[in-house]
Amino acid sequence: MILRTLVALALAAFAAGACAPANAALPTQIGIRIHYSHFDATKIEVPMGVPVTFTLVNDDPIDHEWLIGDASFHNRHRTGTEPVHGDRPDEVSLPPMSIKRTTLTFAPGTYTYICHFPGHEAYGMVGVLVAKG
Ligand SMILES: [Cu+2]
Repeated sequence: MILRTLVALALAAFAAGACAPANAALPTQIGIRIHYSHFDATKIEVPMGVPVTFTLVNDDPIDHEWLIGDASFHNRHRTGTEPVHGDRPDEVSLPPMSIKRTTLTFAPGTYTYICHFPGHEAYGMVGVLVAKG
């Protein structure tokens, strides 16, 4: 009886695997380290439609932020006046020497993540994320 249950479970697992989406190989845990005002990962591919958790590590002795979105999102933040973010998963403030985690689920497309502190984007605090199906 136990053996039969195990066989049934194994078959069910096999069937689930066979139906796995094509993007299953892409990571859902991403680490990004900030050092000397640069992101150590500037090109990331993640699966669309599933939660992706980012661990953001600010190794610098100054504040940074990690804001991810499309062009209009960034245009808004470039001219924005919000000094601190924190209650939205796509807007993360990173005090000096801090670690924060955030989880987002993406529609297919290309997004950029940028630190919008004055001068930081121009200095190179920009990365690109592609969510693929
Ligand atoms: Cu910055």
